[in-house]
Amino acid sequence: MGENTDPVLLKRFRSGDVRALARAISLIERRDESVRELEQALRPDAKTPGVAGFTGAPGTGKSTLVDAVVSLLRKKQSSVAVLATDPNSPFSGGAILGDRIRMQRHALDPKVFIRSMGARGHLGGLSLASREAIRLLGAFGFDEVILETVGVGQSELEVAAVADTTVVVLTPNLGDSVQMIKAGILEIADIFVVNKADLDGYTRVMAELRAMLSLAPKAEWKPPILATVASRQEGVEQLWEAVLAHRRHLEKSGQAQALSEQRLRDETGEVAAELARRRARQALEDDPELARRLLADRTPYRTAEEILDRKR
Ligand SMILES: Nc1nc2c(ncn2[C@@H]2O[C@H](COP(=O)(O)OP(=O)(O)O)[C@@H](O)[C@H]2O)c(=O)[nH]1
Ligand SMILES: [Mg+2]
Repeated sequence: MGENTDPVLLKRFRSGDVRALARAISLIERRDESVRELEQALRPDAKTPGVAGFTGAPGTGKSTLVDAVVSLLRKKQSSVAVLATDPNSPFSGGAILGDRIRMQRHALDPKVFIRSMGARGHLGGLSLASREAIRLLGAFGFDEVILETVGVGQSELEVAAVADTTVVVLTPNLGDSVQMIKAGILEIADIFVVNKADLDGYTRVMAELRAMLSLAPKAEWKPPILATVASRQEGVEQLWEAVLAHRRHLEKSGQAQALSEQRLRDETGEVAAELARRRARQALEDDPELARRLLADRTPYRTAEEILDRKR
């Protein structure tokens, strides 16, 4: 293990110590080199959890909805990990306060793991970090992983790049639908949820969505539009049924396999880029002559090749 790694981390991880899991995820957030060893040690027997991502504007009720889904999954005896991801925040090292309070009733349940994750300034960003985390969660034994975006901006796309099924959460509040088009969310949604269906106007939002989807090009999977009242746990079973239906669709159509292969390829490319970047930085630091030549000749391309060609 790398110098920052607790030498017994792997052992504790394997024995099911949840603190070891939390520590391992912190290492991922920091992109610590020791993650590689952890990954190699875990891979052979690691299972793949189902991954559902929840995205939507702040305040639409994602955390409340995720909390209700967690309760449902626990009734079904599934273990579940929730990763709240915020691409704009630095390392977070724990659940975000509000979400921790909201999901408190699961706090003592060992089959529920709730954790937030940031990855500001990291190459590959949050998608890379959360994929690695999902592998660890699978190896730890979790059946389901739920991603919730906390940030705004790129976070929707980050979630879609990682989740098997992307759930876009809207509310009857004015403005949601406009924002949705702007963010290009139509393309990434596998399921639409109009939450807060106890408020006026939800039928209008659903009709708007339906109209919009009817203009979309024909696809094998037609995203369903569901209504929920997350605060009263209404519509949550139907929502989870839709997630499972989408999962079956991915399996049957062969997309699940194709997607997982493509993502591993992409991920490898991203990790390779990061490792190469580190090597280049280190080489220029360690080799003043190389750095001098680079500055004199102004040949970053050739210098990079030279560095990568070097024996290590
Ligand atoms: N009226 C109503 N309020 C809800 C519903 N679901 C969540 N809320 C409230 O909406 C607010 C934001 O919820 P939260 O889950 O934190 O949203 P997030 O920012 O998307 O995670 C909270 O005050 C919730 O209690 C719902 O179905 N109906
Ligand atoms: Mg939230």
